[in-house]
Amino acid sequence: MPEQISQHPAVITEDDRTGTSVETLKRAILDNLYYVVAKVPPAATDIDYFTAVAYTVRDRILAHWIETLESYSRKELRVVCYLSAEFLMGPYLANNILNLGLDAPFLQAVKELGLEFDRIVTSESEPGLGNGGLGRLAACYLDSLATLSVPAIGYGIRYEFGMFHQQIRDGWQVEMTDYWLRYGNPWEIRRSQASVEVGFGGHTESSTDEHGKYRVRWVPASVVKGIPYDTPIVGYRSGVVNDLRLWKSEATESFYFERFNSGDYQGAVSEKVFAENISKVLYPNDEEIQGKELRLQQQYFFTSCSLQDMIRFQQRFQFPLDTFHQEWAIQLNDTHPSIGVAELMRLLLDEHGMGWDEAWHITNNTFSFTNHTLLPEALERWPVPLFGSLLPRHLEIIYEINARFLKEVRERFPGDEARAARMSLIDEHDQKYVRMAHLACVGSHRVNGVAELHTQLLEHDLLRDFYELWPEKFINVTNGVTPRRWLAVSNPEQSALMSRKIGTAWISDLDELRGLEPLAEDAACRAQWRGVQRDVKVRLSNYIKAQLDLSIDPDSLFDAQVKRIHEYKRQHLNVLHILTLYHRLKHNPNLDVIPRTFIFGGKAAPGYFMAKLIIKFINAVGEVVNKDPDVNRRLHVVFLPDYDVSLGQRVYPAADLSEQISTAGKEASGTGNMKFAMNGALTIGTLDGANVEIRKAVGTENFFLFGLTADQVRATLASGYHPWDVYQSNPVLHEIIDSIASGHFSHGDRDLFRPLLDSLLQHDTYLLFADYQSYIDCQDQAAQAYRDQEHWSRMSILNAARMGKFSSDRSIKEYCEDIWHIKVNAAKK
Ligand code: F58
Repeated sequence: MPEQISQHPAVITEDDRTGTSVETLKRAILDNLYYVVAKVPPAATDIDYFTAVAYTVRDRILAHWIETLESYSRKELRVVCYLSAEFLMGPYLANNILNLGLDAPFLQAVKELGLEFDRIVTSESEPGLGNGGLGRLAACYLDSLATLSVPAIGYGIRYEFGMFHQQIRDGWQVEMTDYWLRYGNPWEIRRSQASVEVGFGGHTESSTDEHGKYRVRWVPASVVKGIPYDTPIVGYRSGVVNDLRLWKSEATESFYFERFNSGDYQGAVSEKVFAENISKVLYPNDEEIQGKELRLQQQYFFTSCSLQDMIRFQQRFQFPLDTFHQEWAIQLNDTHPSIGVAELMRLLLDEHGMGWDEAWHITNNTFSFTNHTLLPEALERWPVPLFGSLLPRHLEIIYEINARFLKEVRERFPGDEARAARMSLIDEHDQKYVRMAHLACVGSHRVNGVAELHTQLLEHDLLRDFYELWPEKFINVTNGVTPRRWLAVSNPEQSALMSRKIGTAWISDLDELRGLEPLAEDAACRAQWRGVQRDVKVRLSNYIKAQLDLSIDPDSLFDAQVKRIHEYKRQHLNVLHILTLYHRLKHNPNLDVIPRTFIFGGKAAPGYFMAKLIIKFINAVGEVVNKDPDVNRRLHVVFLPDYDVSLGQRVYPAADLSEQISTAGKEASGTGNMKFAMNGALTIGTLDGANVEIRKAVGTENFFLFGLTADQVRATLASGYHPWDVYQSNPVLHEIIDSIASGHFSHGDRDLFRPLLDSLLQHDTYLLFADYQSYIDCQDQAAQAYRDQEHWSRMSILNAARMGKFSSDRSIKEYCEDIWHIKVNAAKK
C-alpha cells in the first residue's frame, strides 16, 4: 500500500456515504449540512444538525435496506405484513444509530464537531402516529422483526397530523394540532411511482362471463390515489432493514381533471378535498369507537393499498396468485384493518377471476387477528347503510361470507338460533351493524389475545361462541417491548452498569438479564445500582425543573403513572391515595411519612369529559398539596404535559414504583408495566392484563399486589354493588370525598368535581371504592419497604433480572412459530 494512503486511510479508502470512521462521519455530517440542508455551521440550528446527522445515518442504512427489499422476492421466505392503523414509532435517530452499531463513532464525531449529541437527539420531533399501547406495540414488533431477520413490512397510514399535543392550562387539557412534518422528515422516501388506486361508493353490476360464471363489477363513484412513503426499520445488528410503508391519500389526476375540464370546478375541488382528507388526521380516541365515516374510509384506504401492493409484488416476482398465502402472512392489529378480509376476497374474485372456495382458502390462511380490548365500547361495528354506501361490493361479499359461515354454525349447533344471531357478522338487534371483530375471527386462521388472562377472558367471555366453534384458532401471545429502545436507548446509565456486569448479550437476548440475580445479594452491587438509579432520578428532576419550574427531591420515592387517561385505568384511585396521605399529614403534621413524588402523564380523548376532569383533578390536588406548609414538601404531585414516547423514555427509567392499578379484567395487557419493571421499578398493581405474568416472573414477594380479581369484580358487580355503603363505612374515604365535595381543591367551587364524585358514589363502575382500602394498605407496605433501601434495591435488581420474558423478541418468536409458520433462524442468510 502506498505510504500516503496508509497515513490517511479514512480520507482515501472510505466512501462519504457509507464510511463509519469518526473522520468520515464528521465529513459526511458537514457535507449533508451543506448539500442537503443548505446551511453552513455558523448558521445551523439544532434542527439543521439533526437533519444532517439523520441523513448521514440514512446513507448508512440504504445498502442493507435495498438488500432486504430484494430478499422479499425469495420464494422460500414468507413475508410478514403487519397491518395497523397506528404506528407509534417515537424518535428514530438514537435507535437507528444503536441498532446499526455506530453509537460510538457517531457520538465521537458529533463531539469533535463541537456539538452535543443529546441536543441533536432531542431536536427530532417524533411521529405520533398512534394513540397509545396498540400503536406502540406495533413499533416494538417492527423492531423485533428486523432484529430477528424476519422479512416484514409494516403497513399503515401516513397521517399528516398525528396525536394532538397536550397543553395544560389552569389544570385543564388543551389540545393543539400536531404538524409533525413541519421541518420535513429525513427518514422517509416518497415512492410516487408505486401509487395505487382505491375506489369508494358507487354501485355494483353483475353479469355472466363467457364461461357461464357469475361475475361482479364494482363501479366506484370516486377513486383516490395512495402514495407509499417508506421508512427503514433497522434491526439490532442483524444487517436486516425492513420497511414501514405508510400511505398518503391524494386525488387522482384523471378524476380531478375530468371534472375540471367539464367545467365542474366545485366538483373537482371537492374531489380533491375528499381524497386528501383521508390521511389527514389520526383519530385521537382510545378505547371508544364512534362510527365515523372518515374512519371507515381510512381503514379501507390503507388496507386496500396494502393488499394491492402485495399482489403487485406477487406478480412482479412471478409467483402464481394461488400461492399468495404461502408468500404472505398478514397480521390484523385489532379490527381496524379487518375490512381486508372482504377486500382480499374482492381482489381475488372480481379482479383476478378466482372462484369463491379457492379465494376463501387463500384469504383464511393469509390473515390472523390480534384482539387488544375487552371493553364493549371499543368493539368496532359499522351501520349497514353507511357501510353499503361506501363499500357496496364489500357488503355483498360480507353477506356471502356470513351466509356460508352461519350454515356451518347451524350444522354444528342445530336449532340454536340464539347462537347464530349472536355470532352473525351482522348485528340485527335494532339498527343493523357489520361486526368487524366477527369478520376478523371468521376470516382468520388464528385469533390471539395479548396476555394470558386476556386470552382466557376472550375465550370464555367476549368471543366465547367462536372459541366453542373453533377452539384451535385461539392462542395467547403475551405482549413484549423492545429492550433496545426501552433500556439501551432510554436508560444508558443502567444499561452500562448491566453490561459491565454481564456483558451486552442481553440487548438481543433479554433472558441474559438473569445473570444479574446474584448482584441482588451483593451489597456493593446494590449500592452501585442505587447510585445509577439516583443519577437517573436527578436527570428527570432537572427536566421537571426546566419544564415546569418545579423543584422535586430526587431522594423521594418516585411513584409514576403514565398512560392514557381513562376511568378503567383509575388514575383517580391514585389521587385518592395521595389525598389519604394528605389527610394523615393534616391530622398529624409530624407524622413520619416517606417523601414521595407522584408523577402523572397521559392524554385524554378530546371528547371524553370524565378523563379530562380527572386531569383537572390531579392538577387541582397538586396545586394544594405542593404548596401546603403542613405537607412541608414531603409530597409532590407532578403532571407532565404532552406525554409521548420521548417523555416515556425519560420517565420509565426514573421510577421507583410503577402504578398498574386498572380494574381487574379491563386492561388487555399493558406494556408500560413491562417498561417500568425492566428498568428496575417495583410494581403496585392488580391482577390484570400482563401484571399477572410479571408478578409470577419477578416473584410474588417482589410485587405489591392489591385489589379484587377479575372474577371477584364480576361477582361484585353482579351481586348489586353499592359504593355509597363503602363511603359510609370507611371514615377516611368519607372525609376525603367530603373535602373534595366541599371545594377544598377547587377554590371553593363545589360543583367542579361533582360529576366525578357522583359517578363514584352512585355507580363506581370501575370499583375504586371496593379496592380503596386494599390499595391504601398495599401502598403503606410499599412505603415501609422503601424505608429499607437495601431490601428495595434487592427487589429492584430482581425485577430487572427476571423480565426477560417481556422482550418483544420473545413475542415475535411466538407469532412466527404459532401463527405465521416461519422458522426464525432460517428466515435469512
Ligand atoms: C391497548 N389498546 C390495550 N387501543 O388497552 C393495552 O392493554 C394493550 O397492552 C395494548 O393495546 C397493546 O396490546 C389500545 O392501545 C387503542 O389505542 C385503540 C386505538 C384506536 C381506537 C380504539 C383503541
